[in-house]
Amino acid sequence: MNLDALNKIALAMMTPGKGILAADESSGTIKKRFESIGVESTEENRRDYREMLFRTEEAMKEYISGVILFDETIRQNAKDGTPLVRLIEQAGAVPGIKVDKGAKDLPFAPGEKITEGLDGLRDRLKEYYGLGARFAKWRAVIDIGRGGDRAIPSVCCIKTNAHALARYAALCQEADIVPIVEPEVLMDGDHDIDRCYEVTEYVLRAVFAELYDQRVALEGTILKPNMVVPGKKCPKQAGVSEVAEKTVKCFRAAVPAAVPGIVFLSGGQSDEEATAHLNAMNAQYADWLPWPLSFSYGRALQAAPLKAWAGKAENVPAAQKAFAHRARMNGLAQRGEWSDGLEEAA
Ligand code: 5MM
Repeated sequence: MNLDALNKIALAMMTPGKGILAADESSGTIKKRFESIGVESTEENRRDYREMLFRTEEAMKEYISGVILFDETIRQNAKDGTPLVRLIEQAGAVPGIKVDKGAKDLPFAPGEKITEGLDGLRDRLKEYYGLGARFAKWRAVIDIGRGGDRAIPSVCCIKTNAHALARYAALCQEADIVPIVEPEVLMDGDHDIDRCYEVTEYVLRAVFAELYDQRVALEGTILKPNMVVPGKKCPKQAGVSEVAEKTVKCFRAAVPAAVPGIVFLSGGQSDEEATAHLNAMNAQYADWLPWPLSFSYGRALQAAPLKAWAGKAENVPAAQKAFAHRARMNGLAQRGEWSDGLEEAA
């Protein structure tokens, strides 16, 4: 492991004013996304859609520091034969790869999941490095019980997922690939923001304990967590300032300062909510943060361009404009310089 090289990549991923495009939808997820716009999920359509994103010059050069790819995409060529990975590199962004094999039912824990994909990972990482990946991603999913059910998440679910995340992270570092460690506490359900805080803090502490036990060097990692927000069905929703305050407080308590950066997932927040929350944290707490905060959004960056594209070549310019806009808004939020007036003006 070359820790200096890993740290350099992690710092490049945390370039001020930039963040990460999560374009690593698995076959099932991209099919659902395409269904929402009435487009068939063929290999060619998936290639065209992602090529369109990676060729959005303004977004990619100014506001995107890295792109998370799915196995199919890292092997694909653009229409003119250029590997998609090259397009990302040419824009100055770092190519990355999702290496988990999805969340499966956790035995003896009804309703809970464990992320699989460790078998054969050492060899897959070697191959991905050869294909150009310099970081990887593994997502663990933690649900919160409905109707005040405190049995979910169980300690079993949190510990097994934290252990798997650390095993993945150690294998990545051995292969000179920066692991993005993604423990996602879901915002489905009716829990309030304080329950999300409690679960998120517990999960983060469990993850960092495992990373330490398995000798993962934090300087060569990136954390990709949820923000502290109430469940979508909670009758008491939270304002932007409350989300920013509770998220920053929770992470300060549980995330070591050695971590080079935190990139949030959007998790089902609307585009503008995800931007507003990130902006508030950076605008109001800049002096209080030991690490830079940025974005690694999937839906919150892609919902608008996907809709504008609708699978038609003639819509590419409009879709690229929509993507560039969201990327710029989030780039500004990374600097704490976004305002909702900018959305209205656009
Ligand atoms: C892009 O979505 C990713 C892949 O999900 P599946 O494995 O379920 O297809 C997902 O891991 C994503 O990278 C993060 O959750 C962030 O995406 P959002 O949409 O939450 O910002």
